[in-house]
Amino acid sequence: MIRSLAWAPAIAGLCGAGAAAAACGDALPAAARLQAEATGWQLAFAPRPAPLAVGRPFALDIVVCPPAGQPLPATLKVDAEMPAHRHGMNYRASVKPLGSGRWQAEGLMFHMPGRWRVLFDLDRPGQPPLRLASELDLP
Ligand SMILES: [Cu+2]
Repeated sequence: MIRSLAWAPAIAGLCGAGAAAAACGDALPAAARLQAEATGWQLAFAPRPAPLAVGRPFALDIVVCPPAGQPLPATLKVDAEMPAHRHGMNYRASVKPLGSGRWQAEGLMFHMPGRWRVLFDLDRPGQPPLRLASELDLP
């Protein structure tokens, strides 16, 4: 009885996180999927090919999930930087909308191992622009 009580909060926490992750971008491959979130906006993305490798060009499959009742962004821009080194990528990604909140970014490449921050700039009709960011470690 004591053991089941002690485990209950941890299990509840895991279930909550799992439900939130599945809500946005659950069509993307789970093993490669990453998330970004700000002020109720959620974004899921997955690199292709995965996993990422230093010096190998890649694309990102992206799903944008606005808060309830808010329209999808008019445009989405994708960039990346290494915060510790204060530099960005050597290439500019091109992004095309696929409809229904799905986007595809192509032409990305991480030229160094280390921590990269992927930046998503959402241009929203009638609202200020919104930046979502997600960091990942490239071995
Ligand atoms: Cu660097």
